[in-house]
Amino acid sequence: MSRKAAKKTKPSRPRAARKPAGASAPSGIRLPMLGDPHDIHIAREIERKVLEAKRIVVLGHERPDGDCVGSTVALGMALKALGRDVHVLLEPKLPVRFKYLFEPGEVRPKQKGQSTRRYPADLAIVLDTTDVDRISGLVPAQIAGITIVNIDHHMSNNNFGDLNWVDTSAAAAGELVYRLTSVLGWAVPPVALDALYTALVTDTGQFAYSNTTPRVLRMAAELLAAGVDGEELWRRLYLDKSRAELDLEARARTSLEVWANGQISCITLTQADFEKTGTGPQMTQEFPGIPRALAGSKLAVFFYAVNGGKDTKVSIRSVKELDACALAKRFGGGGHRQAAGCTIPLPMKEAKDLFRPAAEKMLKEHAALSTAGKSD
Ligand SMILES: [Mn+2]
Repeated sequence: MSRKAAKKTKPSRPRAARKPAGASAPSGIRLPMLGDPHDIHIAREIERKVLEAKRIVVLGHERPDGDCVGSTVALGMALKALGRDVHVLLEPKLPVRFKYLFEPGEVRPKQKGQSTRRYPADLAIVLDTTDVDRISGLVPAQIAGITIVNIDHHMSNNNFGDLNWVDTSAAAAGELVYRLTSVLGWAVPPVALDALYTALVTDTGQFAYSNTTPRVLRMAAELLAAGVDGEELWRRLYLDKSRAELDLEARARTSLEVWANGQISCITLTQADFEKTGTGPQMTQEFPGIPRALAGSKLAVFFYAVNGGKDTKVSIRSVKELDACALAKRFGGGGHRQAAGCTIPLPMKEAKDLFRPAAEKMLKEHAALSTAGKSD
């Protein structure tokens, strides 16, 4: 019996049954192909590396989000179902709301290694991560000499792998895992289906952002048809908040300030805000949406203290016409055109003083360009 079938669900909403055991491996289902016809070429190269490897480690980025956790867990479980020796390593400070993706005895997050000894694996598959320095779970020295497969959808990815599959048209790294497993006919275990849905729903802003393509919605539909409980996952991801989280959210909303005649909206959470509410930066995944909601805002910025207040993390969201990634890159960050981020190695006030002129300059340049365009 599948996990979902064993659980009590509303009888009024019968769910499509998973495929019978004869139609797929008992450890999971084979998802219908929804990718690009050319996916098969890179997928076969990845499969060859997977089959050659004795031990595989799957890695994601620091401060893991829903796509990072979802895509690494889904791939880890698919590889396990293939009979491969595989470990998923993520940093220990995982947001608690992703814990439902980990089942006892399945792949789990592991502590970031302090040693610089090479990790005992011969293949590292890195998902959703732009650069080797941003990998969490292991430090670069621990993967030196290990064959790296880099699977990502960020435009700022620097192709750090021995084999690279960087497709910026993909909404999420989870989309690429869906395409990889489906084109190769790999079985995807039930929790991995939840993980893929989590990746899609979080990186598309609950199927709202411009990366919500027809393909993403078809994939989500297939995952629902395969038994994923969309409402249950939504509740786990976006409700079920602690009082402390709501207190933190209240502080974030109160901190709203606007620059450049309201075209830039920003919120700030200091180290004191985290300490007074007993929370941490890992509880702020959805906060960039707060300044973004202000009418007239073209650039929404969320500043928050990390590393005990020594550094400042900046999350940037922009309207289509502005390139958030380019702005983040000026401070050593990266991401997507409309959603990017960087870490400024300065405390809050200094970091904001440094960032503000750069943001205002970008808006001015854009305004000048659009005026020039109109006069043509
Ligand atoms: Mn992603």
